[in-house]
Amino acid sequence: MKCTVCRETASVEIRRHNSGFCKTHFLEYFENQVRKAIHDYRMFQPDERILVAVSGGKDSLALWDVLLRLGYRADGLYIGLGIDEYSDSSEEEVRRFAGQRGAPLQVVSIPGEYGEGVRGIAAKTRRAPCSACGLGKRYTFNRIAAEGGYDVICTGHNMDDEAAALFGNVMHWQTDYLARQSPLMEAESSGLVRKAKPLYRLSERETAAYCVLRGIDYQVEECPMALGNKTNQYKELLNQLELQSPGTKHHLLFGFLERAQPFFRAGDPTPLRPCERCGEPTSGEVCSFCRMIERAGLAKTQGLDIPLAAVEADR
Ligand code: Q46
Ligand code: ZN
Ligand code: ZN
Repeated sequence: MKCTVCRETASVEIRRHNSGFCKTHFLEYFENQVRKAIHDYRMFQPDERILVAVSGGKDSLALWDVLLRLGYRADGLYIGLGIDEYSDSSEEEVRRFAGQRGAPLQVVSIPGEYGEGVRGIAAKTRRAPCSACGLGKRYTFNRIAAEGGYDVICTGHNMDDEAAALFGNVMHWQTDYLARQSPLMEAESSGLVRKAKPLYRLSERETAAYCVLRGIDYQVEECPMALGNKTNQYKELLNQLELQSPGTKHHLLFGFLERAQPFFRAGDPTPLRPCERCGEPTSGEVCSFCRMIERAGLAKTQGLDIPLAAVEADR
């Protein structure tokens, strides 16, 4: 196949757009898709401070790389989840990437802060590992971004992630999730920091190709706890459909965002207030993260003291 722009041999074929690109024009295409995402959703301005949530995988490192190349003030945040060797090697990739570019990186360790990794917390609270992990990550992203005075948190969610999440939300008619599913979530005065997904126009295959063509080393192994999780099952189903009809994922996601999402937006969201334990925004008295940590019989090893009486009462 020839490059759609210059007619040289194409390195990457993009079937849903019926096009292909050589290295130079693929990188240009990738940057343009990110620029368009930022522009269309007014995700952030050039002078704003961005905190990029980096896991060491292809998506988040591609995102951090492209934001730096586009000239944004983007710092990294790596959250150590304490998932055996997977976490160790992921952290290494992130540190190497940041070191090579001289980009500021913050590292927060869940086992370091709470004395237990997400696997242990999940077991102690009888939650699915990805649910405990997801809650821990969302909580930590917001806390670190708010403490550091960042304007926006960026995550590496790509089109495949968003289409699979949408598929799952529709399968179970999770209307509250559908109301919030968007490449941009605005900040709230209660302390919720704005969140953006600048890669939502690009597929997983394209972020991998970007890393290969840019010479970015990334964690190739998947998290050992991802095996058999629902999102991966939905991704497989959508991949089968995509193979037969290129563009399926694109149509599903963009059709929803452009034509259906506004119907799910409810009235005013539940008002948030500071958590009595940690001060992070919550709809109840104590936020779900503090409740999970308390249920696990743990406490933050630095900073705020969590009264043990409350731990007992909440069980
Ligand atoms: S890191 Fe955490 Fe993922 Fe591993 S435990 Fe699940 S949510 S799969 S993106
Ligand atoms: Zn070309
Ligand atoms: Zn809390």
